[in-house]
Amino acid sequence: MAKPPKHTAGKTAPALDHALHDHQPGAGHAAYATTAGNGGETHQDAPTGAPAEAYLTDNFGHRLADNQNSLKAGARGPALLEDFVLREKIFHFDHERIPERIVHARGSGAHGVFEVTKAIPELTKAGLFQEAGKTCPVFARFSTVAGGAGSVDTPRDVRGFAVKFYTDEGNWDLVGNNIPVFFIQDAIKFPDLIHSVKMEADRGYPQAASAHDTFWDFVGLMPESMHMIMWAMSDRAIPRTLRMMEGFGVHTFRLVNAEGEGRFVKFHWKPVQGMESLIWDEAVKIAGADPDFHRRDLHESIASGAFPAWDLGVQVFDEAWAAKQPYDVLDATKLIPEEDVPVEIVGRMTLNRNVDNFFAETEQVAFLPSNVIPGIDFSNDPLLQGRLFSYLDTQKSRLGTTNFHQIPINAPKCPFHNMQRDGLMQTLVPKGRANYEPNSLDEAGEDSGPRASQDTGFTSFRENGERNDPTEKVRVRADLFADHYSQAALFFHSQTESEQAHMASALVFELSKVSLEHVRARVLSRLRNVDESLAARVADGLAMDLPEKAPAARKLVKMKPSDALSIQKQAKATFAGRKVGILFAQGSDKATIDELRQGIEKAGGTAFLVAPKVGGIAVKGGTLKADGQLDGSPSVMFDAVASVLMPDEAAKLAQQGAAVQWFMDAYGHCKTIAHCPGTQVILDKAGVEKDDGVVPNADLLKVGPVRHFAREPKVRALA
Ligand code: HDE
Repeated sequence: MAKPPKHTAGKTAPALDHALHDHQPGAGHAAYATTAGNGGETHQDAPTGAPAEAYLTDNFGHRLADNQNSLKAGARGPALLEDFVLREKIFHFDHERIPERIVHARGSGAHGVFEVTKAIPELTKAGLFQEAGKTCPVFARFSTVAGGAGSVDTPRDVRGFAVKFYTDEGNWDLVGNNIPVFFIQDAIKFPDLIHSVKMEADRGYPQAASAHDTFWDFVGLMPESMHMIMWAMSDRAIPRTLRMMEGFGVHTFRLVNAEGEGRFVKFHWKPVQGMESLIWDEAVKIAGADPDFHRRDLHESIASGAFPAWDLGVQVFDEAWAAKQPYDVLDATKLIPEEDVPVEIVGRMTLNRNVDNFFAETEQVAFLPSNVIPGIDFSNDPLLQGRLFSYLDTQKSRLGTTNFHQIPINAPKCPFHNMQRDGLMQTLVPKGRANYEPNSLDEAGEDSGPRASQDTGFTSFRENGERNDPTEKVRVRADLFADHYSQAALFFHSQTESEQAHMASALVFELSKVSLEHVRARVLSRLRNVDESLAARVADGLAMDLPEKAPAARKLVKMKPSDALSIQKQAKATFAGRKVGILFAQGSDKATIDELRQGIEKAGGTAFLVAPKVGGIAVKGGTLKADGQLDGSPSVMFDAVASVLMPDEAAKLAQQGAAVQWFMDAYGHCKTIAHCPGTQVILDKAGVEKDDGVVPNADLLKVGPVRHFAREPKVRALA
């Protein structure tokens, strides 16, 4: 037997080096007591009375007594399935990895602050830029593009330069690179570009390198990449440190001011540290000497208080200026020379805090170019437009859930409320039932949830006049869409009388289940636009007064009723695909049953024999087995019914609820009932009256398995 662990009673609690700093309100506090074990011989225990976080627990809060040994059947026996401690630990470990980013997998991040140094309210209504001195927290991640998460820091490659601004108006993600242009002009080429530069598909190398066949093959065939190639072959692609490189938003974006005026903008990050690059030979040697050279440098600079900083600059220009240039400002393979449009510095980002946990923050951070705030908008750059879709999409496969926005590093620091609900890994617990909009739950004193605001909400810049794009981006519906009633009326008026009665009754039933009276009244007020008589019938069925008619947004158009819209008018008297239940019992006439069955089958239908007992029953002319027992084969299962019974058996069945119900339901459901004279005793008991659908067995084929709705008023009160 292994010795029990030594207790170090009286010792202070183990150092909590790894205790997570809890930045998440309400998050579980995971703390790890340090242990030094050697096969269970010696290790530190949390002493009784130590603070709660000194105790090692499993994920459900159970304190653990031993973190060195699994539970075994004897010291030399096999591990036991019962060992939840072992199972949880290994299970969690097995699932620790998530898919790495398809591009920019290798990255390093840090927290910081952005401070506006020059207010630009004339350019943008973004709250952030209204006042010099305004600050907001940021998270920046720098990355290489081609290599995997564990690749080296200094290959020749573009560097990602992504910044998440946690503003009062929501997150703004400026997801750029350290090079102001890009390889391709249209997002549709991105998968090809990336396939070509990543390790070659058949051999799995080279890793984190563009010096290979497929990349240069693609480049040679894509002349639009030539500008970017100049940059990629320059010293820009081997920065000395992440702190010493510029950043660019690359695309042309748009700034929109409070007056609704839009101007184009290019974003620039200028390193306060200045720019510096490696010599290629250095880059190669560093890759061997310290593969983490850039990550280490960033971490150590911040840890030592030498906080790296970048100035944010904007190049602002308008449509008229853009139209005069010999290049298209929507083309991401083009830059705008600073000599033509100077870069105006508007703020400074300082990175001043290393991450507490690489995975939780740097790995899980999800940048979305679609994250913009009022006052900052997109342009029609076809590369940007593709990115607006791609990033949201990729986070789902990378982080596994549409709720990735709830991960602390991704959550906005301003409140967010909407009616998105549920999904994998939901951690919010919304209250109430207002998970849809519009709703009028507030009229009943309930919380009705948040609402859109035309004044303060994000509105897309209306692009009228933008070059090559005469259409406007609008969130409106065309005028004719505003007629909501003409076709509702068409449908109602196309129905038969009984179908209309069904609709009125259905509305009464549904609305009788509605406990909110104002909701019932509102629906009635709308029904008046469809048909006054319908509204009146429903109101009567609910014992309610007819409310005022709801105003219609457009005048109704009278449309000619259409028979194609009515089921009853289209009904076919066919046996094809229909099932007829034939009830029989002891002594029934087999020849009649066979005749019925053959007739039904010949007409394409199915005959289903029902009897009080399923085993062989002695009938006139032999023995018959039923397909189903009476109690388990109610007439609702059939499209029509027939019965072949001797009077004495029928008299017995008339005493049985199931038999009486069989006919009562068939009658109530307006089905054809074919029967022999002997059955009459049950029909009488079931209240079945003679009509076009209650016929002798011989007429079954003639009448067919249709519904006899003329009967309906006799069997139920409809609205
Ligand atoms: Fe990205 N890019 N990209 N990209 N990109 C991703 O998103 C994509 C492009 C950039 O540190 C992915 O979250 C498409 C240009 C950075 O987490 C993915 C296109 C620029 C980062 C994606 C581009 C970038 C990414 C992979 C062509 C500079 C790392 C993981 C239209 C302006 C962000 C992820 C971080 C990451 C798609 C082109 C910058 C797959 C489709 C141009 C800095 O969504």
